[in-house]
Amino acid sequence: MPNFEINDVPHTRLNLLTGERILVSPHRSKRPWQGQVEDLPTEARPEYDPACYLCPGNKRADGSENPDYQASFVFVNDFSALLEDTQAGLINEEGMLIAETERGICKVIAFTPRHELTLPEMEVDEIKKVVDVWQAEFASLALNDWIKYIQIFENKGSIMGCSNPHPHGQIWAESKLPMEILKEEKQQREYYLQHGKTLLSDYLALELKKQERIVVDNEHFVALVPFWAAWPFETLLISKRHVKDITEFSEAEKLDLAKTLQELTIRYDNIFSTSFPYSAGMHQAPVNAGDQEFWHWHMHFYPPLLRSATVKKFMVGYEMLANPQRDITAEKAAEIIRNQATVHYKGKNR
Ligand code: H2U
Ligand code: ZN
Repeated sequence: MPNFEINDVPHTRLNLLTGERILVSPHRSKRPWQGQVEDLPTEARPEYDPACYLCPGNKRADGSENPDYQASFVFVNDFSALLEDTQAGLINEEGMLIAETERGICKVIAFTPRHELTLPEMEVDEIKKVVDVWQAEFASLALNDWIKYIQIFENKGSIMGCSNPHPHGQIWAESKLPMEILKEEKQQREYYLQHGKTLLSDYLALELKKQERIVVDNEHFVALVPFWAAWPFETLLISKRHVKDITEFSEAEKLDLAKTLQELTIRYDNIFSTSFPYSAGMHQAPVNAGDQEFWHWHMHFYPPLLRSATVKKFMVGYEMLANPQRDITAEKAAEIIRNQATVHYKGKNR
């Protein structure tokens, strides 16, 4: 039984996936929701931009020419942060200056030839083709036994440092497990050992019972604002079936994932009538790394906006030095996202 009023009292919440805590200050957001909708001039983008390095037929920085692709297009990043031919190497000076080489492959994926679109403006069957490509890329990268982890992600909007509005994402595959994955691996492994079920299966069952933070719920997927969300409109997408990675998804699941992505991103865009920026990515089991039965596929959306299309939440001050903190509760944020229409605010203008 709760022994404090969660909607009134400052409190911390535990992030089950990382083992970290966030601070919630609900008393500061007692004022009514002031979702300012500022009508920003929507920059009309052309269907094809001769200056864009992702549009079909255009030249990229390395001089190569993009094919006249019809759906999506994948290539190795011309400025890859990780390189495939990096040799193993280690530095350890007196146990204090420690460095290790990291080997990897970085790819860019253009979601569509259409320069002016974004994921929420694409049709479900077009998004499904992107899901197919993610699945195929994951499977083929995992064939390299030195690759241990594959990160599929999208950085959307200039506010997130995205360099080009042409809809695209990235895939980084590497020889070690990154920090966020190490945290989630530990939490999920421990839970599975104790309960014999995945952490996210049980968490999802609880959320479906409570119905307080659910945003999208269809046959195969749920999108919800996690109890421990740090970003104002953060969401977590969980597969109802326990799968470790995207290669296990059936055709029906991939179609549902495309529908979920479309619905969630349309709702996001509708909150402030703007193309909603975010960093989003899947967390999946490490590959070529032994038994990962405890790992449950999921996807995080971290959008930076707070009160309007232009008011960004900054993770600074206390948040940099202590814990992430939020005012608007996860429950309120879920209600706001749930109350949005599932038709894009720009209308069906394609
Ligand atoms: P963003 O998703 O952060 O916008 O990054 C796009 C990537 O595209 C970026 O990592 C790469 C950049 O290195 N890129 C190319 O591979 N070729 C180019 O011609 C320009 C940009
Ligand atoms: Zn995760």
